[in-house]
Amino acid sequence: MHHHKFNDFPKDFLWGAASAAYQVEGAWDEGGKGPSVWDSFTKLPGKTFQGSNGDVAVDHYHRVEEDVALMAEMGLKAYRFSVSWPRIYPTGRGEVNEAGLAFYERLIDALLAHGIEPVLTLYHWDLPQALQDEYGGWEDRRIIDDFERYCVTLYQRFGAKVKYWVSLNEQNYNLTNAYQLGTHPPAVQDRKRFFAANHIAFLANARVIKAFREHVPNGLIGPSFAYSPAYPASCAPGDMLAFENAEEFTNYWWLDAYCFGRYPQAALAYLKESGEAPEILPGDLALLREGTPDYIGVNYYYTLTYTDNPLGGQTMQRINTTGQKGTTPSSGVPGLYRTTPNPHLETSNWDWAIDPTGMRIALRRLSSRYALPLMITENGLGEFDKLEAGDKVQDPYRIDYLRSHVKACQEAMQDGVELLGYCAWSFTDILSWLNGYQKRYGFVYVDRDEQGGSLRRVKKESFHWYRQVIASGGKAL
Ligand code: BGP
Repeated sequence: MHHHKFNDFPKDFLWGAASAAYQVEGAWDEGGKGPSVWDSFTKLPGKTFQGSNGDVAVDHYHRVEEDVALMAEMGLKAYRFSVSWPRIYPTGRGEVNEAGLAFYERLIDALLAHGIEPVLTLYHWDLPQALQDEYGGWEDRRIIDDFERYCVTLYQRFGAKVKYWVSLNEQNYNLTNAYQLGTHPPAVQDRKRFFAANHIAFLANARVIKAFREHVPNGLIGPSFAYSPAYPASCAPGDMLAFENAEEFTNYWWLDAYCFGRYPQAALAYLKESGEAPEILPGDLALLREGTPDYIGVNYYYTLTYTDNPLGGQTMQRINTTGQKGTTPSSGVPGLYRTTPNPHLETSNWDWAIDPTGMRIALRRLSSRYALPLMITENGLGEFDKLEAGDKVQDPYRIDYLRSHVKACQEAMQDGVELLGYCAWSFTDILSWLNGYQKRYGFVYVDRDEQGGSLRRVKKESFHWYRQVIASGGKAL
């Protein structure tokens, strides 16, 4: 299907940009905030690129007004941000910290004053350290009540002002790193514990969606899923089976649990056999079905291509966190699948395949399977950018990336997908969790590196491009 004529974007399409608390705020110990697991983890030697951390990040905490003024200048219709749980409950529960709520209220009010729709993420990985210490965080069902109490606090405070909510951000990516690869806190490598913690996160997700219905009846809520659609390396049946395995184990395992309240059959059968299946207690699946989302948030960066992987073959490998092109190893699960480079696609310096058609495929697969509205909650290109004389940052590669992906959104809508909006990752440059400050995503350059910097904001070429896209309602791509 090649279209020659596109429908216009809907008038109320949410042209947005996104961020996450730990990656932008800084002020890690100010305003009564307690430490999160990332505050501790980044200070252990060798965990992040050159030991970078979010103590200062890009100082958004102290520059909210300046940053929102830049969003307004750009004409942004939506801004997705996350609330830091330990800013609201410094030890995870107990006394609410009013200074934390007041900070987000200032941000939300500033956005609304400029006609920018806030999209509030409840959890973008910064678990209160106290809950990790007390009961092992996501590995204990006690987290379900604590997470619900925190979320209800936000529903009560902001439910009248915020319409769009994201429950968990990239549970799949975060917990895979945390419990399989050992690259996010608590840095465990144990598949049984991984599936167990992941199951508890599903229950927490469902519980807070259920509570949302009571407290914010007119709002919309859903998780943001890191969706890397699977491709088969070839039409060889072994590659096709690897592709089916990958889609089921790395994608539908989450999306079916969120949207259907059950696990996909072949993956569950495999895990029961291997002794790695999560413990499903009476009432668990009923809760999942009571807490299904209103829409699916889609974080799309790349597709992954899969090939057959024999028993004794390739295991899970860590990602490229240096920006040295071509250093990403094949990664997989013996007997099921492993990744292989796609010879038809260019990659970024971090080896992420650039594939706008993959985004159209992603949106169509999810829309057909789950029959829910979708929102692109993240999409963007992390690259080295250079601040040049006269305060210029020329990032035509980013404009190309974003343009082709916005077009893919348009094509997907033509294909029948209901798409609420598109949030580019990210508004300003930010801290990349494992890649430091050198992997930049923003429309706004921030003058800082691993060592520090002035934190001055400079509009990139892509800033002006996106401003025009928004002003033209998507016509001036
Ligand atoms: C997603 C996260 C974001 C962001 C983005 C880019 O997984 O939700 O927080 O970091 O990916 O990833 P990276 O910073 O590793 O390039």
